[in-house]
Amino acid sequence: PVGPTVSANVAAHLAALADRRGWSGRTAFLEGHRVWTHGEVHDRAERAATVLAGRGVAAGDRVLLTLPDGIMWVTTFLAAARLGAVAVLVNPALTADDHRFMAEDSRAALAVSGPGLQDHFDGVPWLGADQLSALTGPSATPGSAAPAPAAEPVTATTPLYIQYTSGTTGRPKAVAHSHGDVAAYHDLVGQEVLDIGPADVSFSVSKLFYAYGFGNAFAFPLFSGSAAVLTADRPGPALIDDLVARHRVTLLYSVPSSYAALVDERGTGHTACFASVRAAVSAGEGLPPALGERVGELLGAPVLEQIGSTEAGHAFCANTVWDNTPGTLGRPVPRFELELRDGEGAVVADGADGPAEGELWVRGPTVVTGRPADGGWLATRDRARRERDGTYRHLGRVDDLEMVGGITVSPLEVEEVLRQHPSVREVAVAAVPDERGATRLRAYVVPAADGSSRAADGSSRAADGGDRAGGPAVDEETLTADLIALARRRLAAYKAPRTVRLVASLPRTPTGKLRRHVVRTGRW
Ligand code: 3SK
Repeated sequence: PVGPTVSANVAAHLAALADRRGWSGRTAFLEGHRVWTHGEVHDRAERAATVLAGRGVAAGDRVLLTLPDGIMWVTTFLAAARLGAVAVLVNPALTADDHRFMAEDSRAALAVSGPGLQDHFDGVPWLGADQLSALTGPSATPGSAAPAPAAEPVTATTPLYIQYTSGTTGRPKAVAHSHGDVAAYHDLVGQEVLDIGPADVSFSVSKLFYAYGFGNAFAFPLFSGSAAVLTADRPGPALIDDLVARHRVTLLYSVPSSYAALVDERGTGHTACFASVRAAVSAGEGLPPALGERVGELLGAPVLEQIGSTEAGHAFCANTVWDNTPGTLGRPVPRFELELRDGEGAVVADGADGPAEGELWVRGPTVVTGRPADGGWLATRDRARRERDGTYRHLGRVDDLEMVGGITVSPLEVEEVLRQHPSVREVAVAAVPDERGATRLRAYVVPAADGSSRAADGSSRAADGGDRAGGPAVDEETLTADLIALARRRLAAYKAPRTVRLVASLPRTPTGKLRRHVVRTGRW
């Protein structure tokens, strides 16, 4: 076994790599009108390390980082890494209560945030983003112009950062990844899936504090000498096509609900904005095949669906730029193994009656299980089918199934049919009790921009399921009748929804995953 070395420290490694490969003058990040080169990023990260060390941060300490996407995020992360500290990556939009929980749970030695969040971290040493920025800018001479602290020797398995995953109940759970994992995201996904190289410009709708965004917009550009666009804003369709066109983005990473809004609002009239895109990646939840097709047409590029998780660090099953089977999750990412298991944890094999289906379990170099007894295998809570050609098809989450009249129904199957109606932008189906207490399927529908709907009485009142969407084109009664008829034509009668509600939005996690347990309550 190799002992700790400076070169295993990801911050030191990336600075040396940029130097060795001659990337110092190349663009690393595009933020508003500011361009940051790889050289500037690593210089600024060294100055930030001096500031953090001056605040007493040392190897093994937890530094809670809750900043918007931008150069400060990247350089503060690298600074903590250089010192051997562990960055705790936290969504700035969370509540004070969530922030306090994460600071306490992670035993944060320092919290770094914008000024508006200072009171979320009472009792925790705090450093404001403005102050850190002033101390790390190019003309700053922190303290007595102290030399940058030497990078801490680490091993590939030394903890580097923590992210929190939230289940449907209980408090979020901390997942720690190590210095060696970040290179693996680049080597196994950036390279093997996307063939990323110095000429690429990435733009990730998913933010840096999420697993998906961290790989896309931090690991990939810094390890490949390429660039990434960073924005503190939440990118809606107009911002996405502006940033893609302005920075000539080549790799776009997003989630199905964001792609649905993009094709709905930006239609084919905006195809020219996307001329630079060579591939679009979709993750976060299943991409309906019809939506994938429309996205591909709008972008004029392949849409590569993949699946990953916070515990896996990044994607573990993916379509690649060389091998894309739309409608599937592709094949296991190199060095990851997948198994399909039944409810008792037994491996399901292909049968004479069809390919194997079951819960997806994953094992691989960056997978964190927290349960040594599982031998490195992680239960993903996703259901999948392994097709005869070795690709995997997503069948929804393990907890997605609904019971209607004692029969199990996959809401995904019903949603896929309803989504084919031109007035439907997004749809979620859940079983709700009717007036007699029997469970019936209800479809919650976000109407499409050009087919937007109005409640049957013409109002736009709030109702269960959130605010109603307004708009003149289709009324709720007509759309309800249409959707029920469509479902009856395409599905067994018991799978057709009994009721339809129009809503302005569906309840989603910030990464775009549908919160089915909230849909079931009918209130958001
Ligand atoms: O949510 C996902 O499916 C995902 C995909 C790639 C990387 C990370 C994540 C969480």
